Amino acid sequence: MITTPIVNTQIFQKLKPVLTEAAELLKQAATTESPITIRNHGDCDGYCGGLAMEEALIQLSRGRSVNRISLRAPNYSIGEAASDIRGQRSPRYYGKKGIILLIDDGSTEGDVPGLDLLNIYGVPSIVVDHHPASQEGTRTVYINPYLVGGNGDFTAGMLGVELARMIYPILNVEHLPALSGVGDKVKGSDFEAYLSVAEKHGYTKDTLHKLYLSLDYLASFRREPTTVLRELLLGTKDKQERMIGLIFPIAHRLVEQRLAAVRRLANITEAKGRCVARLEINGFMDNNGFPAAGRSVGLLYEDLKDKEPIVLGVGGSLLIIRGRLPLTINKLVEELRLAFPDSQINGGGHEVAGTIWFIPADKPRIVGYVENLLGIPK
Ligand SMILES: [Mn+2]
Repeated sequence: MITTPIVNTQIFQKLKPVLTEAAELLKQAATTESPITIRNHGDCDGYCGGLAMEEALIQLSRGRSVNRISLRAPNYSIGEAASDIRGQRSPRYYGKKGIILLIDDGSTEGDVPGLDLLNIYGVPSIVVDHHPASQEGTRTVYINPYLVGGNGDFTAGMLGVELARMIYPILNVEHLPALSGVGDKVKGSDFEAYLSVAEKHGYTKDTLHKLYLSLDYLASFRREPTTVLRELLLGTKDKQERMIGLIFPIAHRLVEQRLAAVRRLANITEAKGRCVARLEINGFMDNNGFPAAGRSVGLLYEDLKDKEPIVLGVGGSLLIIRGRLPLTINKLVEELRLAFPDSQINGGGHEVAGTIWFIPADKPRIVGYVENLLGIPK
């Protein structure tokens, strides 16, 4: 059994009691072949934590316990919870009590109903997340750096990989915490420490970036590419290099093309002394495709970054925001709900990135409200 973490951070030390509690619950479930459902956010960070946990639990249960599904949107709704409860009630697990493990999700307002439904069914939930911690909702074990004075720079991938190693001595995962950090674009000394471990194992920042973009591309397909993704993250170096050689150039070209397109299509103005860019996202993509809408808006934001811009990606029923608003996105959601109580306003985010959903018919007034707030001329 591995007893020392990959990097012995303060966050790890402070979270050790809850990590240990989670490890014990999961070990118990895996060794008794009880159902364990892993739900990871379907992005790079979520997959790093989710695949490491899946690997450890597969090893421990000899493949008999684990079912992993990614979440497209980081939102554990009643629908997901109901589906997981049904999955765990299959005859194969007759009479056995299951566990749900959420990775890179489980802290938002949208997760509360799903978590509460699990509670009604007596299904324990373990939440491994690094989004601002929530006081609402029922979680059996809650692992979140915000609860011990940390923040989102300590990723779900870092937490998930360390937890996985407490469950089973899985190999070749030392680069995954750094990869998750590259994916989530985090900063800080913990990330730097994980980066140097990755480097020691032969993964430069450039390789990690190529892995990230390749993973991102694979994850953009509707059918979950589990087998190939596992190989990309956990496989031999030779296989990893060959896959990067195939996938990275394709993904990279699409990103370059998208960047050129958003530069051309964006409407860039100045409002209240700030650079504001507006991009109609329905115009250049459908529901699927690569890069995804949020990332496309992010590309434009990165491109204009020196100007400290606000970038708005306007879709049929959503508004993607990048950049520092005069108020937090969560506050903006509150304001919009007051102003338009029946428009089904949802969403949120962190300091410089967020998404707001609404009913399509109300797009003009919601977008108008936000533009007015920012002082964008009509
Ligand atoms: Mn994350």
